[in-house]
Amino acid sequence: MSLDGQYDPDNIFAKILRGELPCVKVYEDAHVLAFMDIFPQAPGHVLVVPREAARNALEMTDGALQAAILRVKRIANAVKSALRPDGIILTQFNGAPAGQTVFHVHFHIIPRQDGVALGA
Ligand code: DGP
Repeated sequence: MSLDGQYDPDNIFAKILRGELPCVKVYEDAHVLAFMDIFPQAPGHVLVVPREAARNALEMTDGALQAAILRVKRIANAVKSALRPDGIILTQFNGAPAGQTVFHVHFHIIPRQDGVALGA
């Protein structure tokens, strides 16, 4: 899926946002829903999913993107407090060639521990 194309309202994260599929919720408000990644790269891997219907960050309105990234920071700080990781990856993929597999914009919060490989 390239960067150009149509938003599919039946993508998995849209269904989770609508409550049609379950998730392990960690935070929600008017702007985002955050839940545990089903295929975590590390323990505590959280996804922050903006409620705006956009395939990727480039398509988001400035206001929704600003609201989302502030919540990513807040939730990452909560992850830091809860898990005391040595580092935290904040990342986000746009388009299949960049590694995106679910085409509703989302941000990854991945706690990292010294000496532990990703996916271990
Ligand atoms: P990305 O490559 O950035 O599109 O990553 C999508 C992430 O979403 C990937 O880490 C796995 C996760 N994921 C896929 N399907 C589901 C699901 O149904 N529930 C949850 N919680 N996570 C999912």
